[in-house]
Amino acid sequence: MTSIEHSLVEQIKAGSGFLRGTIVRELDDEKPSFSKENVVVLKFHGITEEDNRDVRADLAPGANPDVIFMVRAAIPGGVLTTEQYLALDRLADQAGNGTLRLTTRQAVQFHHARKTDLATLIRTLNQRLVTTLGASGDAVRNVMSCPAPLPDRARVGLATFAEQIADHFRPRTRAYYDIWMNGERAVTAAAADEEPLYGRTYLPRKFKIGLAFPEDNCIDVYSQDVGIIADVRSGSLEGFTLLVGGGLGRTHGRPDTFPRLADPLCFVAPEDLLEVLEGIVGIQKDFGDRLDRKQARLKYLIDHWGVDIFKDALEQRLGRRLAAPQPLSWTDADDHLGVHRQDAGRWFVGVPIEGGRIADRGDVLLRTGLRAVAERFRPGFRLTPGQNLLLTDLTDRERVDVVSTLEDHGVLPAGRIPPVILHSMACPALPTCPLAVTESERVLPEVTRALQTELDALGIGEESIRVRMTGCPNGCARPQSAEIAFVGRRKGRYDVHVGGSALGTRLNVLLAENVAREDLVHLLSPILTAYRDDRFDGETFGDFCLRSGVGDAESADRDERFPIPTPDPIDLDEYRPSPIHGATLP
Ligand code: SRM
Ligand code: SF4
Repeated sequence: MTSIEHSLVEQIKAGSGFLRGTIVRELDDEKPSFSKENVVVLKFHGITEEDNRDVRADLAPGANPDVIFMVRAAIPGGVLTTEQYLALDRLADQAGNGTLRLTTRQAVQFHHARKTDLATLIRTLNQRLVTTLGASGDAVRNVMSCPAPLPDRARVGLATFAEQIADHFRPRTRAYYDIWMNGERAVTAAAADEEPLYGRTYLPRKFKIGLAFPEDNCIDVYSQDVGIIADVRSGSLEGFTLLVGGGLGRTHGRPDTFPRLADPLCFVAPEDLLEVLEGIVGIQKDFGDRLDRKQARLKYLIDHWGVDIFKDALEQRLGRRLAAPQPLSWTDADDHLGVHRQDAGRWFVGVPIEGGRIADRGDVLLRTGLRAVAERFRPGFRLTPGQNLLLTDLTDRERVDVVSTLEDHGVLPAGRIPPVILHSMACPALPTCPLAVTESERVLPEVTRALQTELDALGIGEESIRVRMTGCPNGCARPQSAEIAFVGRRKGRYDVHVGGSALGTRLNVLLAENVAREDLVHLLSPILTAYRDDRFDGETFGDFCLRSGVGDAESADRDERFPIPTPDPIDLDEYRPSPIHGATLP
């Protein structure tokens, strides 16, 4: 196959000289943006070129867009020291928009950076041993791992495995260090002008790996390209069950794209984990689709081949048979919010960060409050898969003081936030995301508050229902596994999905298409009423939807049993929280 047949991105990667491109030259020119070739290469450096979509509509015809950059720092397992957190916090002012965005993969994003900010940002991060290399692009992305330092988990050391996997699969190119740090290396030990693992075209597409503890699916393990579940017996790690082929993105108008949950593949000993992962990544590198990027994720390869053929191919590569996966069971998918005992004498506090946005807004000084906590108590920081934050290593006294310091800054503790709001997730969407068709992070607080009001009116306000929203079907807040999902369809309108499991083990199904934002809660109202009246003891909303047939799009009488009401738009302004976090509920 010639490179002409490959997608344009493949050609750019091949010609980039291991991610060097002509970035240095363009950094020094007068333009606010980069060439399209360098935009592709910069992704691997953790940089996404965007434009401020809030001002796009006001621009005169032919005027240049207001170019801004998103910079993503990969934080394996979401683990940060106090010093690292404080450095990120300072950078939010120096080279961002005064906010930090915690991502759904336990990473951190800076938004609204300018081209002239990039070098400072990346150099300062690396000085603090935080890298942006491989945080985006066609490589192994930030490696996720359950962040909770619970007493029974510390010994297993999943976060250490996350770090080892991240080190192993981080691109080796020297270009990153030459461009941003004048050749000095910070995070990785070795840098070279070659890529022993990836080769010059890297992977066909992004590749995601996450580690989970048994029974607790807080990382959404089935949504990963490779999900890794620890097998822990009597407190010691026996090995890992590996899942392959998860991925949630879908493209409107491309029926050959779909979300898919990962399938069990094999069981490996801890010492074999890296070798087996390298085999899986290698197969995707060699056989993943490099012609059509919409078909290039591992999930499509697994879907075409089937797991058995994939396993045979992997065994051939490794030269040995692989053990069968262990049976899995899940009892929780907890984001570890609130106060928990860490080990003898120490505690951690899970702080809810609505929409993952650490900002000072109105009376809620979340960013200032967290800075005050960092400076005064010097806790460990752990970012969670639900866009929240754990403050760790606190003494008995400190855990109380941390909570009250945050409250002094207007930040409510987890226990005082209704569950629907507490567990909700939203992707950034407008104004930064180039792919957004509508709002997400900025409007979800209104929708969840309206939903909470409806649940309160029905007398089931204490129910925990997992709600997620995205500004397009790419699935960045993992809506496809939520119990209720609002997926952007076009401006102000969403497809509504229901029936995912609270444990992240089942995809939801489409309930209604193209629903106006003001109608979302009305649409759900009859189903919520039926849930109140007809659910079994302890039955979750997602499971109820499945059992009752709401989640059965094929069912002939579904619309009769759960009539979709004529829209009677509600005034969402009524539910608009003045500050984004911890607002008083109506
Ligand atoms: Fe994502 C693209 C934000 C997690 C599926 N995602 C994007 C971009 C970079 C837009 C772009 O390509 O130009 C968004 C940046 C907007 C901005 O201004 O910040 C973006 N994705 C995010 C984050 C920040 C959402 C969040 O609320 O935190 C998450 C960053 C994760 C990280 O730290 O690495 C994020 N994205 C996800 C997830 C969830 C996950 O990984 O657990 C998914 C679904 C899982 C999956 O990959 O299948 C996801 N993002 C996508 C896709 C669809 C990929 C696909 O193959 O189907 C795109 C579009 C693409 O790659 O072409 C995308
Ligand atoms: Fe952008 Fe769509 Fe991802 Fe939201 S889901 S951040 S709109 S790509």
